[in-house]
Amino acid sequence: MGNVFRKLLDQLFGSTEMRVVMLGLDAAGKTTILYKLHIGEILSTVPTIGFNVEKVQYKNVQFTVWDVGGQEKLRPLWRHYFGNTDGLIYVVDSLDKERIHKAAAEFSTIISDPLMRNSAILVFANKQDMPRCMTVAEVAEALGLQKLRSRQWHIQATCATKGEGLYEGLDWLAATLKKMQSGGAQTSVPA
Ligand SMILES: Nc1nc2c(ncn2[C@@H]2O[C@H](COP(=O)(O)OP(=O)(O)OP(=O)(O)O)[C@@H](O)[C@H]2O)c(=O)[nH]1
Ligand SMILES: [Mg+2]
Repeated sequence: MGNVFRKLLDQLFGSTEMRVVMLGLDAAGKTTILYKLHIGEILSTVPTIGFNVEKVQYKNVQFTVWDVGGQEKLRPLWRHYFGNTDGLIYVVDSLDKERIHKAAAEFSTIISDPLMRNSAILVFANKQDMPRCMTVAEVAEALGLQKLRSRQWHIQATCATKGEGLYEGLDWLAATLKKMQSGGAQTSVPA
């Protein structure tokens, strides 16, 4: 009964639930983003062993965000979070030029997984406050975003510690999800 009522409310008021998994190499800034979105203040973070999960309500969309630890030994566990995912947030440390190829390789593995083929892809080019960091265009190039076919993707400059760019990214994710649900956007890679 509760579910039926909930669905009716959703139809009336356009509310949507979205499951998002947030991945990226260790120290990219995922947990900082999650806490900034959730409580709007900055806590000091420690490397995540396992995952954090929070619900973030924004503009009629309830995002359930899974923030999964990015250390090398934890990365094989990422795929356990892929199922039923509407959106991927991939966080890149724009200052970490040494590991950008590693970040790109992991990104490619994630988005090629059959369980992720329908998810919208939001890339956060994070730590844009740092001098001499890679630009958004450089991060996009390294990840090969322009070459992606039949995928919904967007790259957003962010500074997680100041909260800059985060809601712009969620705006895109919310709008894209709504389009995808109403069949207005192509969502899958042709087999
Ligand atoms: N200068 C700067 N530092 C940031 C930014 N975002 C995060 N950091 C710092 O980067 C470090 C790592 O951030 P975390 O949020 O713990 O990184 P993570 O991606 O959750 O790392 P794992 O849990 O190991 O996967 C912390 O010291 C943050 O304060 C940013 O936009 N600018
Ligand atoms: Mg973390």
